Amino acid sequence: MAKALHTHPQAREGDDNSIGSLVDAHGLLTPEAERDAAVSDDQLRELYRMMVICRRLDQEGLNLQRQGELGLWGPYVGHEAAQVGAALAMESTDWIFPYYRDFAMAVCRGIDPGNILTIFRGLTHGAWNPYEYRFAPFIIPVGTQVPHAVGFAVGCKFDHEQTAVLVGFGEGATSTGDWHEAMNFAGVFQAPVVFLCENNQWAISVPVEEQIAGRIVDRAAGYGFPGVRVDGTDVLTVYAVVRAAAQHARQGHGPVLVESVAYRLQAHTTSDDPTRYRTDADLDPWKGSDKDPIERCAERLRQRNAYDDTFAVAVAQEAEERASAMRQTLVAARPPHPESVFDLVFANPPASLMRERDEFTSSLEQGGAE
Ligand SMILES: Cc1ncc(C[n+]2csc(CCOP(=O)(O)OP(=O)(O)O)c2C)c(N)n1
Ligand SMILES: [Mg+2]
Repeated sequence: MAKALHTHPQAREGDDNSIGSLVDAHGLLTPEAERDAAVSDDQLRELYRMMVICRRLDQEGLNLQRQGELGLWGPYVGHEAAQVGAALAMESTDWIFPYYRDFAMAVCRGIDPGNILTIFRGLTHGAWNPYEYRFAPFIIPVGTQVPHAVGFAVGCKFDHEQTAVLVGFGEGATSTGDWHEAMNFAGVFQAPVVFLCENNQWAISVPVEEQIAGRIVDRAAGYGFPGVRVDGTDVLTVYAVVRAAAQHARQGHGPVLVESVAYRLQAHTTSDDPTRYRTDADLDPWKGSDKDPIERCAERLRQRNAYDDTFAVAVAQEAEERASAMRQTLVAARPPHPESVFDLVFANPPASLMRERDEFTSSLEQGGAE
């Protein structure tokens, strides 16, 4: 016997537009939404501060790679508003599942940037304890972190935790099966997830129009939950929308897709030469101060009379100090002990693994490796 289609007690029609109505046709916070969000001058200054610091760290990451200190660097210049706005919008009890470019999110979570860089030096696969920071490992295979985040969020829901999960990914990831399966699962199980698509319009050399027919944001409706497309160069908008989406998720109303539109201003990574597939003319519209997340935030602060030279100079000075500290931590980092390969896999390692570990240890003692 066929059962009624909508037996799920929380099944929704996908027409909840309360989050979508926070922004106008340009993806910017409406004046009413801005008033309701009540972001204080101090909060906006904090968003500015973290964006300036993170941009300086990005530049230092590039410098370090060029100087042979890192194997690879994936610049995130242009993503500052998306990453800082979204990360700071989450409560400290929430979780974040990042993708490889989400360095600024990690910094916002308080992870030491010099330690994070040890990944890009090839010293470790995971430079922090995810439970300590509620920040999952960087994920290199495109899209695989999305089902991880959804599964984790469903677990939080089963445990009756008031936790939201933010997952970051590029627009290229929305072509993967993992992404669609995760979106579907999240919709069906009303997982408390905020999907943050950092649409920088390029998946290495593939432009977004060759990747996706239609709009990413519209895909949310097909999975039965709201989607909102925001101007990813305006940190206040990203912050307010992600904060509202996380609250929506925490309150049991299910997932939200936030598509943050900006531009990848640099190469995909230091192994990429973008001049092979895009021109200066492609880049030009995204280079002005009206598209620069930091300049735009400074302008918003000026309009509130909350920005002056003393503040700007102090932030720039702090960014220099943080970049220098990051470099020092990185170059002082040593490879982990080889035995650490046996750690962090099992809470209670099986006897067979312990035997392997002992064999390995004695092989080291016999001079197998340093
Ligand atoms: C499963 C998988 N396929 C291919 C790759 C190679 N690859 C690395 S990044 C990337 C493009 C991803 O683009 P997007 O999702 O838009 O993120 P962006 O790098 O632009 O931030 C590809 C194809 C990979 N890492 N994993
Ligand atoms: Mg991309």
